[in-house]
Amino acid sequence: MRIEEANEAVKTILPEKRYRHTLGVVATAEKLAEQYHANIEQAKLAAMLHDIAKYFSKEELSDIIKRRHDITNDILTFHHSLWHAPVGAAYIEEEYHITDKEVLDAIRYHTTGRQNMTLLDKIVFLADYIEPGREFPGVDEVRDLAEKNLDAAVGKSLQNTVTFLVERHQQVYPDTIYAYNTYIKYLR
Ligand code: DGI
Ligand code: FE
Ligand code: FE
Ligand code: FE
Repeated sequence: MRIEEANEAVKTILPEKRYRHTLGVVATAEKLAEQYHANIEQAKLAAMLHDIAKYFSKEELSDIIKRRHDITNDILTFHHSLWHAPVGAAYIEEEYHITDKEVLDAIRYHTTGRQNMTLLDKIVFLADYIEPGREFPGVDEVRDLAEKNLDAAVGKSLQNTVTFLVERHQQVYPDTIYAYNTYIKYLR
């Protein structure tokens, strides 16, 4: 699938505000891909499609999780805001026949991160966190770090997310803990 087709698809599927967020993620992912010598086409395509399943109903999301053998059912015992990431990867594989495993994985792990993220994983994960439309405490620090050290920026965003979840008595998904343990090292 070409980026123009992906753009048309998400423009149709996503509400206006989420579509604007998506375009921010695409622009940020393109910049990061240039800076860190990743494949720009892969970065833009993964960014464009990363939230495609964000507004699927809980029923639709859980149905897809249950019938896909490549998505662990244990995610259903965690907050439903995590579900759109692996479902988005499954959806674009089924509907658009996207087979690029690196693109699929970058979407699959864009919310939680994982241990030993690929360069593309990190770019989509960070672009989602720091795109220009994001405004929350700590985002500017991660924006600055992203210009100097990609791993440190990933580590800081994970530290912020884990802290945020713990303070609110929320569960932390295991992949998020694995990612935190891998990337927090780069902050020293
Ligand atoms: O889809 P976006 O809003 O653009 O961003 P996202 O895919 O990073 O989703 C962010 C949401 O996911 C936010 O509400 C925090 C939540 N989240 C991220 N990691 C975890 C998590 N929630 C739980 N319960 N556990 C996690 O490990
Ligand atoms: Fe998302
Ligand atoms: Fe995110
Ligand atoms: Fe997003």
